[in-house]
Amino acid sequence: MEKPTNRVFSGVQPTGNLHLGNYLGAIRNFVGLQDTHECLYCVVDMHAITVWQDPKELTANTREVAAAYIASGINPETHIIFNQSKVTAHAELAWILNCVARIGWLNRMTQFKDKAGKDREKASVGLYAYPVLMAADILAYRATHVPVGEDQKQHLELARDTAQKFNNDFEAEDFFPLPEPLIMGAATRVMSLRDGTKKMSKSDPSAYSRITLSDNADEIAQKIRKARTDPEPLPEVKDGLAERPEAANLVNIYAALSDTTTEQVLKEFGGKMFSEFKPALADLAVDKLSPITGEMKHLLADPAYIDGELEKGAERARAIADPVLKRVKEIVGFI
Ligand code: AQP
Repeated sequence: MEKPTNRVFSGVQPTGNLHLGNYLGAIRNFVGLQDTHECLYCVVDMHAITVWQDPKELTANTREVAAAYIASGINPETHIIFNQSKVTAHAELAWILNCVARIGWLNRMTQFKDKAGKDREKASVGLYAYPVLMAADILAYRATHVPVGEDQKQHLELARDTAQKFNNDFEAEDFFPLPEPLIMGAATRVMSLRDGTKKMSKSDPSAYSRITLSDNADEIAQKIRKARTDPEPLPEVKDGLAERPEAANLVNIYAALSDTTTEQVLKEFGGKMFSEFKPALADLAVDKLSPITGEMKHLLADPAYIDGELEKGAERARAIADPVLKRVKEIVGFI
């Protein structure tokens, strides 16, 4: 069986409010990998339903993520874009891997603790088992590299442990490659605009905490204007950002959007007040995001086109995942 050496898999959940963190921490990096890797980018709708999703909104949000992929520059002809629920290998492999991964491993997952909150007994079983489904997503394609934001690093380690334990338990040598995380760029962890110690997230109740890919130019500028900061001017060097999470976040966003470094941004803006820095950041954000949000709107006006691309992508994804699953079943002893 063919053994890929440069296959990328990653995904984004269609849970609405797609934001700048998802773009800078994930989608933008997906685009860059197309030149050097064989890429599969998934809209992970099965992950989304681990917390309640209104069915109509789930459909709309699935199209929104697919539109964001295409509008950002992922080519659905040369690479694969699809939604997870269309490829049954993910669910089937996840069950087998549920029997390989250990409860102790899942108990250590910090994202479950954060998302389940105090009332853990009422969280869905799916939310708890989510990292195993994520392992199946990656391993069904024997993917070698996984571009993610920093928050997903722990889940990826679990995927590696699960692959290793499968290979050992079934004496399958290196059947599953151990997938490498690719954590790239100046904004691997974009923080909330309201609280620089919390990550920017889709589920934050405050719309002012995030810039979304459906915000227009005025909304982007207004959110940056209202972003929480401190009264000090920007420092000249990076160390000066250490105790200033909100300032550090805005500088990192500027660096990521302008493809430069934090040091470079501080060279330009060190000593300047936020009253000068924020308008520059707003202009940059509008400049970089408008072409994408405009193209997303255009694509979303034609849902049949998006659905067609997802279906074609799913067919190509199945052609890779089904033989892997068949081999896994043989290895396990299913007849
Ligand atoms: N704030 C962030 N900074 C950098 N990268 C981020 N990612 C998410 N938030 C940030 C990266 O985006 C990819 C897709 O994420 P996801 O939608 O699958 O799940 P998530 O990490 O749970 O996203 P959210 O937005 O934070 O949603 P909620 O509010 O539901 O928890 C991943 O690669 C992720 O690292």
